[in-house]
Amino acid sequence: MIRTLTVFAATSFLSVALACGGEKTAEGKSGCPMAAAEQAQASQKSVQDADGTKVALAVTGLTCGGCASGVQAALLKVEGVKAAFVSFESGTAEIAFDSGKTNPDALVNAIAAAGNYSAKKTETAIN
Ligand SMILES: [Cu+2]
Repeated sequence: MIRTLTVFAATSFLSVALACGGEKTAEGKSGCPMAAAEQAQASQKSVQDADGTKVALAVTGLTCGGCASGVQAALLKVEGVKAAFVSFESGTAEIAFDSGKTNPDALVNAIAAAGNYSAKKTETAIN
């Protein structure tokens, strides 16, 4: 039983990883675990509630919730980022940041560096 589950899990992981935009530069890492929806919603609220400058970016190359989680984690590592939320469903990243420490161009670059993704700034307001 356990063995069957392990094989199933490995097969599922492989099929997801093959389609994952983060796979190219995330070799050897955990790949694309699906993000928990509740966790994602908490992050979106954290951006809305955060102080600082806010920007919405359109992100291309996200192929699953794991991509969104990976991009979100990469954004949170950028110095000056206070909160970040990346949605696979809408292909967007919402970020609250300290404008004295970083800027939208640096955030776009951080997304591109996280894998096979690209991003551009949008005029969407975040409240
Ligand atoms: Cu993915």
